[in-house]
Amino acid sequence: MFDFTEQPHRRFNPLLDEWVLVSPHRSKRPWQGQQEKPQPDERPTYDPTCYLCPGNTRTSGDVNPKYAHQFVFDNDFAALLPAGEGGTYEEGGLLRAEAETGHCRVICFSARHDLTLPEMPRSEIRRVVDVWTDEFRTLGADPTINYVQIFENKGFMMGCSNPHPHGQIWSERTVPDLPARESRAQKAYFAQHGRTLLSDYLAIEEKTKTRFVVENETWVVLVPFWAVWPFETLVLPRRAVPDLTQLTEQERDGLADIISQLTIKYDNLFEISFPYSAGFHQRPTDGADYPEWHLHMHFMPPLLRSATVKKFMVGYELLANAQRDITAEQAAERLRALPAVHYKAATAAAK
Ligand code: H2U
Ligand code: ZN
Repeated sequence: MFDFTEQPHRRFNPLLDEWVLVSPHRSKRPWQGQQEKPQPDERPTYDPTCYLCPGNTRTSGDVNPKYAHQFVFDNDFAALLPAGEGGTYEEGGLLRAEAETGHCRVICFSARHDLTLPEMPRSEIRRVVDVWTDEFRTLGADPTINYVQIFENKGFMMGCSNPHPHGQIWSERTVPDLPARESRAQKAYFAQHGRTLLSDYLAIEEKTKTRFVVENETWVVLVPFWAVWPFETLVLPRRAVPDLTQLTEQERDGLADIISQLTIKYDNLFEISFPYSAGFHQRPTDGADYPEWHLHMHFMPPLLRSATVKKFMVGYELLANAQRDITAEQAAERLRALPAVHYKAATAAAK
């Protein structure tokens, strides 16, 4: 067996049927780039110019209700539209297009302009879990909707346009590429083994826990063996369920708790509001049974070595294969070692 910590190697991602190149020897190379911390983000609890704050008017002219907890609305600049003629286009077998329909919704996580998930009380995150679940149920029940994608882009680095804590929910007629690939892989695995791919994966990880970050009674967060982004994580329920509506009350509480634990660690890594893209992968909503589907969340943060230095997916990554330097085990170890209390709360307590 080769040494994971020294030798360049490839790791296989069984969910997406693809590889990542790992170059652990490179994390030892000297770094002379920038190291500075950005300005601390001081945000008011309410911003009269924010499109998402309670009682404010959005660009569409619609007025937000004076909501006290969460608020969901149809995106005023939706990428998908519900109505449409339908139809397909084909030319020479090589040019193909088809009409796509769906809905784009925006979910404000909190009435407070200044509170991101790691700063919110667990009871409020639990309410967000309930809203996600209700949205999945309602949107998925629409016969024209076959897939619901719940996600969050956090931070300006991820292209997020507004600091008010919010996520998005896109639902559509087609199952998009990445969940479709995960669906195929999980189906093939289940047909062969009679257990979900991610249950068996979790059982392997549980033997050593070297890639575990945090865990509770119902959920585990780990840096997947095949992680691409430096501090990428996978959030897994211990019990295999295909979607959020199948979670018990205890598992919903567990999800809120594990999201809180993980995002606090993330903020503590560089003592900033940590940017990422995150979201759920769940079964398609075409009405078929999906016993092979194991609901999970991916967190994909871009930062590499400081609050300002991000991992670029460029040259080799764009043309050949995903690549990383720091190993999944090293990333997990760093995240595990971070305090469980948010750095802002710790600073406030110390004063
Ligand atoms: P992001 O910043 O994560 O892209 O999400 C903000 C979304 O909110 C964005 O998709 C929508 C934008 O279209 N939005 C509205 O629907 N109405 C507004 O008045 C402002 C922003
Ligand atoms: Zn706001």
